[in-house]
Amino acid sequence: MMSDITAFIALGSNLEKPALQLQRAVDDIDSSDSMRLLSCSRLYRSDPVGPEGQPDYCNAVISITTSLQPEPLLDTLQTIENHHGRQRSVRWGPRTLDLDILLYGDQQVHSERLTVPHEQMHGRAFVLYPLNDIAPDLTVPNKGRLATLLDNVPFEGLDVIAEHWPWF
Ligand code: PH2
Ligand code: MG
Ligand code: MG
Repeated sequence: MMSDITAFIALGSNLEKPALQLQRAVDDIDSSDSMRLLSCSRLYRSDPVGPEGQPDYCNAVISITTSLQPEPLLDTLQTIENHHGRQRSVRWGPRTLDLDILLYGDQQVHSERLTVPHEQMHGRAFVLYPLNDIAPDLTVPNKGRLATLLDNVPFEGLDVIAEHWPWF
C-alpha cells in the first residue's frame, strides 16, 4: 500500500496475565488487514505509575505500518482493547490492555480524541526504553531526540523480562 505510514504503539497491561495480553495484542494487530507488524521491543515489567495499590505492568512498544489515518487507527486499536475485556473506569487505573499511539509518522495530531505524539511519552521510562530498543535514532516531533529524552528519564522501576518475544 503506497500510503502506508509507520506508527509506534505502546502496549501495557496489568490484569489477567499481562504478558499473554501483550502477546495476543501483537497477534491481533499483525493479523488485521490494515496493520502490519514491523518490529517489537523487549518485554518489560514496570512499577505502576498512577493510583497506588495496582499490580505491576507489562509494557512493550511496537512499530507497524498502517493504511489507516490516525483516528481510524485509534478506533481499530480501541476495538482490540475492548476484545481484551478492557473496562474504562479509573484514569491511569488497572487495565487488561492499553494500546496507545505514540507516533504516527512525523505527523502531529491534536483532536478531541487524540494527541500525537502521545502527551506523556517523553517522561515515561516504560515507553522510552522499549522505544529505544527498536528506534534508537528517533526524533520525536516537538520533543527532540529520543537519546536526549532518555538522559532525563532514568532506567528505574523497570526490568527486562524477555529479550525475545512474542513466542508464537
Ligand atoms: N499506563 C497507565 C498508567 N500507569 N504504569 C505503568 N508502569 N505502565 C503503564 O503502561 C501505565 C502505567 C495509563 O495508560
Ligand atoms: Mg496509556
Ligand atoms: Mg490508552
